[in-house]
Amino acid sequence: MGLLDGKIAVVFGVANHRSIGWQIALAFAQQGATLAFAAQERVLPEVQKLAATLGEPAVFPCDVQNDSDVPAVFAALGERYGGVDAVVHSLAFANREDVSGRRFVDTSRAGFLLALDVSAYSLTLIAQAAEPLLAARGGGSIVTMTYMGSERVIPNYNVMGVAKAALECSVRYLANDLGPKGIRVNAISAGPQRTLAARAIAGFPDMEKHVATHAPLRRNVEGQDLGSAALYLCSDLGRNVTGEVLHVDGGYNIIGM
Ligand code: 0WE
Repeated sequence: MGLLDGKIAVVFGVANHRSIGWQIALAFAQQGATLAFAAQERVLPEVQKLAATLGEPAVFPCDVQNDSDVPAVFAALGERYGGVDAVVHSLAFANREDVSGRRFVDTSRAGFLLALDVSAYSLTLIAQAAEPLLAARGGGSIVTMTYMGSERVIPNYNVMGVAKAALECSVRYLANDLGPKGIRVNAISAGPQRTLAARAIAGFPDMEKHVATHAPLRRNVEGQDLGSAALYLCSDLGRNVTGEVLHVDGGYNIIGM
């Protein structure tokens, strides 16, 4: 008896085994979900290799900056399963120079638009295409990943903080639009994770150390913590929760000093 027995879940944004999307996929699979993945062309071989360890999940190429890729993923899922129950959005991108050692004030228009397009607009694009498939199953759940840099200034997070603020606000508007169809939309605000994106950040180990010594729970966040939170939001346990930003960060966000 799993919490997601008979459910179809699609995960956007796995790059490798450290990816938050992958940690969530593992938790979902353990609870009986059938998984599918949508990933960037350049990481398809890696994602296919990982997916193969969960049986035979469908893996689709998907560039969220391409208008036809996301609808194509859901069209294929519709043909294969007739509907979808859970959608995980776990992707973001900003130019390296816009999240490292420069001031936010120096962000270019192109860098700003790129970060917001990939990291925030993609959720709305995915929700648009997912709506009929989720509705076909009588409702469902969409979950995205965010970070406290949307609420407070984190050194170097810069334009990503603005993108995450837009993403969190999108969660509320999408939740309001899709609620009448039984579709819930929520975000998980995760403490720092050692993912591919995070490894590119100078000073990341210091951030981890800081959280481990200052968060109320005195520990960092693990993949399984995020898997459990996503499981809650995508299963019947979270049935009356929507438009929410759930902090899974050891309580770090409540600290003033
Ligand atoms: O949202 C994120 C990752 C965002 C991200 C990171 C990079 C680094 C490499 C988006 N795009 C890029 N592009 C690159 O070229 N996090 C919450 C992890 C993260 O990223 C940071 C952090 C933390 C934490 C960036 C600066 C400061 C802290």
